[in-house]
Amino acid sequence: MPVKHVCLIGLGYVGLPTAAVLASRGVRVTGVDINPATVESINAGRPHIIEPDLDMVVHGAVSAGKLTATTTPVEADAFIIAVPTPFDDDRQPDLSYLRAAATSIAPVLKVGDLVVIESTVPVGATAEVGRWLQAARPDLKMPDPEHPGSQHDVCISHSPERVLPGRVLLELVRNDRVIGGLGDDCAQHTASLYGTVVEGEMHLTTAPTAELVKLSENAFRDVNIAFANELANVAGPLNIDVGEVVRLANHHPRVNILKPGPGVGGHCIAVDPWFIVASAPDRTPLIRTARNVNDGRPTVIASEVAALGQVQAGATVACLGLSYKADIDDLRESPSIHAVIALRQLIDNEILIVEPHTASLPAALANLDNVRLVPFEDALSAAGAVVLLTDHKLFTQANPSLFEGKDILDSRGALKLL
Ligand code: SAJ
Repeated sequence: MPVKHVCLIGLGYVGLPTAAVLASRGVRVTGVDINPATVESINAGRPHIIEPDLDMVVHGAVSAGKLTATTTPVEADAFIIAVPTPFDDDRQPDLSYLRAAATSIAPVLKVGDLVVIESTVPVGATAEVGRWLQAARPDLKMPDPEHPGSQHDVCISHSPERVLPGRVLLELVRNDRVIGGLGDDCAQHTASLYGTVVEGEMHLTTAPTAELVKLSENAFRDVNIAFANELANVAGPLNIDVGEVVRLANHHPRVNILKPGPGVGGHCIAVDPWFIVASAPDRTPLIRTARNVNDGRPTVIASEVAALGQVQAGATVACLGLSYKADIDDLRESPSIHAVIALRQLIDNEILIVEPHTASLPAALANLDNVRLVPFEDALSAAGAVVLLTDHKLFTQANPSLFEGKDILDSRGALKLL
């Protein structure tokens, strides 16, 4: 049966674009979020997050009456869960939001419904959702992962998102999808729902395989970035430009080193590899080490800034960029923030921060002594030393003469200098 009405839980960076694109293809979508301000803003046709073209698609879907938002789940044909899955203090997956989302849809589930988990989850979590739903609704038969062909009233699957922040709307449609069902029929049911929006190929498999595929993609990228960052750690003390090393090495036909930087941020690549480590702690030294190399970069950057001549002479330091990557407003797990904190621990100089996507400093920096958020031009005219942390266009396309006479640490190799 074609899905006519989707109830989507979690209207964040993945959930809202997914809801809006489904709605723009004619599917009725009820978006659910626990935050009333988010719900109100979406119902007014205004997305609460910055993503290219999202405002236009949300506005169109809301005006057409295809997308509405609310704080509690409603009856629907399919439920998509796109809530955060962070890790706890011991780097173990925290499934509390996933559990709360699953529990919230249990009362409105009925025979024939589909439940899809888009959130990135540790291996086994899709089956766990099935057990939670079974406990909440003993009157409905959930799929039994131990007996994949057995009869069930509700389908459950994992269809992990793979979209890149900054290109979400494009990638949502164009990227291939890996869909893992708790049973083949669950995967097929899910593929027919996503077929309304996805132009890429859909690869059907089991839920645990899809779970590990998604985690592997982000761990792969993390390990590769860690390699580049380790080279930067080596090149720094040798006074070798790591950017040139990477560029020249990449002329080899089978070498493709990624870009070194101040570390790895965001809610995905900095988190997901730990889910693999948590499921096999004794068998994952490479993935664990890569995480530690990337997590160590902000401290390395801070020590290199502290060693600059003008910094040692007491000059003001301008720190350019706080978000975890260029031209987005997302500050989550940002290594740029960690670099500023590490720098504050090493020096007493005035630190001026420039971040065009925020009006105030994040909590982690707001109470630090002598650290202020200022406009780009003000920071550059006051600073004797400049550190590029996030390669926003505002900085990388700036007139090179602005940086003249200053000590520069370009952690991303992205500035145009004279
Ligand atoms: N970074 C580097 N050097 C590089 C590439 C990235 O230092 O050469 C840094 C970035 O500055 C940033 C971090 O790594 O701090 C991650 O950025 P990213 O652009 O690599 O990825 P995310 O976290 O924005 O999105 C990733 C994507 N995963 C992969 O590319 C394998 C995306 O497709 C996923 O959907 C997303 O994670 C997710 O939600 O899981």
